[in-house]
Amino acid sequence: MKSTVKCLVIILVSLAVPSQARRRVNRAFLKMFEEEAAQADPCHDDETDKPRQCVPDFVNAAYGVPIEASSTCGSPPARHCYTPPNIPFRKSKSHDVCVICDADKPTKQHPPTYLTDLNNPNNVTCWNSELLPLMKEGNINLTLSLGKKYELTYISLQFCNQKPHSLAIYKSMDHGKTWQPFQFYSGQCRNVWDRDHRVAIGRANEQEALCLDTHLTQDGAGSRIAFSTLADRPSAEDFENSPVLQDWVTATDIRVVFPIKHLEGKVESNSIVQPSMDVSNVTEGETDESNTHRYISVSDLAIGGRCKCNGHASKCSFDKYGDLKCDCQHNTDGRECEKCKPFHFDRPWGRATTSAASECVACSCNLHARRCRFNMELYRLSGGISGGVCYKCRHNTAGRHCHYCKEGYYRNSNKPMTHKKACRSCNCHPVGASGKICNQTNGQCPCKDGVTGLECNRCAKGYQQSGSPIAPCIKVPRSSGSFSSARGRSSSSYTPDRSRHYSYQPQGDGRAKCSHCKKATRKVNMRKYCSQDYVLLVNIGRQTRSSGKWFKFRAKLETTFRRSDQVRVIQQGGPIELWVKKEDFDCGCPKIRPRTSYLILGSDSSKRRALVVQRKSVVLEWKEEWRRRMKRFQRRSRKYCPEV
Ligand SMILES: [Ca+2]
Repeated sequence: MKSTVKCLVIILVSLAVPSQARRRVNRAFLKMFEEEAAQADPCHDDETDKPRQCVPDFVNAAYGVPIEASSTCGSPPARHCYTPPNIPFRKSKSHDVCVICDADKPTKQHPPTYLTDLNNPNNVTCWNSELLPLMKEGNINLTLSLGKKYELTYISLQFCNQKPHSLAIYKSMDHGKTWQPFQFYSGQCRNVWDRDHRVAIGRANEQEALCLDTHLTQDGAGSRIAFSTLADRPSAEDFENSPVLQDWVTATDIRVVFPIKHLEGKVESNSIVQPSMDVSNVTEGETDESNTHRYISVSDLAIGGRCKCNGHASKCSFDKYGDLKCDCQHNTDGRECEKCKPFHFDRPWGRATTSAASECVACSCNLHARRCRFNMELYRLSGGISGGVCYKCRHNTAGRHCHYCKEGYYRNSNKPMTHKKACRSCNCHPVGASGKICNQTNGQCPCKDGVTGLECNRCAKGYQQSGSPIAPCIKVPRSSGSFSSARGRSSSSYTPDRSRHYSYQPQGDGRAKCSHCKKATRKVNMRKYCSQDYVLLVNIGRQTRSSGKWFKFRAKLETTFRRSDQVRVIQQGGPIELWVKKEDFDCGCPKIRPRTSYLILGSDSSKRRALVVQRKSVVLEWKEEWRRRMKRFQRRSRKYCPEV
């Protein structure tokens, strides 16, 4: 309330200063504010580096706002008389001042804009209603829309002639859809408004409108009626913690109602309102001299308050649609910062107080979700710390905070949880694994008996491939002199016929043994093309037999791009084989699958009928769209790398 008083003082002081000087003062004043704004954000405490409560400036929210008046004089022109204010009670008409109200003449009109223009005491401008016949029923209304919710401290009306005997102030919180009483004035509350005079306001009825007669009894108030929204309401002292009063002072629209029948009157009796003529005989546009005083005239309607932002904004401004809106801070959103902005639902929205800013907090979703919601139960369980639940976790994550990998994926220990590749696919072998879901932490797939490897893609030590999809690895018979167990190898790969997904991945202890593998070449260029003895397209058939250090596959020459001596021998006919060193095959360098065609860039070996894959050989699974490029290489090779 202290700030209200200060603001009123500022308004009064500014009114007393001539306009030229006032503009100077205003500029200096604004500059001061600008500097202050540049220094500190009112919504943030730089010392503690924490958000803090902030509110927009206290203003006259009615200033310059258009008002709708249900009655305005001047059409047709009429003579209006009033008693100058230094004579408190009208005694003789000889002292009266009379003017003509004419809506068509700018110097003689009294439009509703005069209610909210600059209230300059040296140039008072008044809105006047039409002259009101004595017996006329109904009300004169003044309606003003603030455009958004404000929290109001006072509403004041400055009259140019006598104050009316009765009036009411209503407010709307929904832009004029519904109205509720804010304050009544009358010398006869019961007769006029059907309300008790000066009801006691307790904590149980703090939103009840009062009916007062102070405007008639208090001479000191002059020609002004001022309604203080919080006066006589017990929770006003603790306004910050009183949602009831916060609601009570909130309004989007204000309406002032003057009942024509009760324009005049005395506290004790109604005697002043005595019909002195037969109103029915007065024709339209014609007024009797005794009626020239019967009109309402107001020079200023002021509404003191702040743009309502619930403590989360220090100013309001117009948005791109031309609507007034709070400039919300503290991760809040809405015209009144009445909600948390999207993705900031980790704790419930709250109005900021002097002790707590109640800022909205972003949900913690490890960068895997764009949306979240608030869950009160989880919030309570966390002890009032976190209640956000992430929606639609991406990148194969799951959980309230997208903090673990979803089924079928496991945690990639090389990447932080916030990384897009934090979760890897289990990739469980369709034959070797008994399910698709691996251990979410270490990625171990559930392997069938005798199968090993993270993805269950190898036979365990002492087991060999069976060819059966049900039991892909079976115990090696003791009598068998099989290559794997006999030579003490830890495992052998299997390539079940049914599986088209088979791909060998070195696992566990295999990784160290595969350090010799170079990164697989994916591109073939002219230099590589020339550097090898032959370039062939070879179709691989079934695995024949394995002996010593070799894996052997049947092979068929499909296309010869670059011919070598050995290739010339091969082309003379007869079956050929492709040989891959076991240690390379085990490591997947190269990956070889039966019934697949490969582009092989290699060098001649001493074996006549076998293409031997060496470490520097290039083996690429064939793609038909490469054929044109290979033909081009073949043409150019005659110039760049003559055949050997
Ligand atoms: Ca005025």
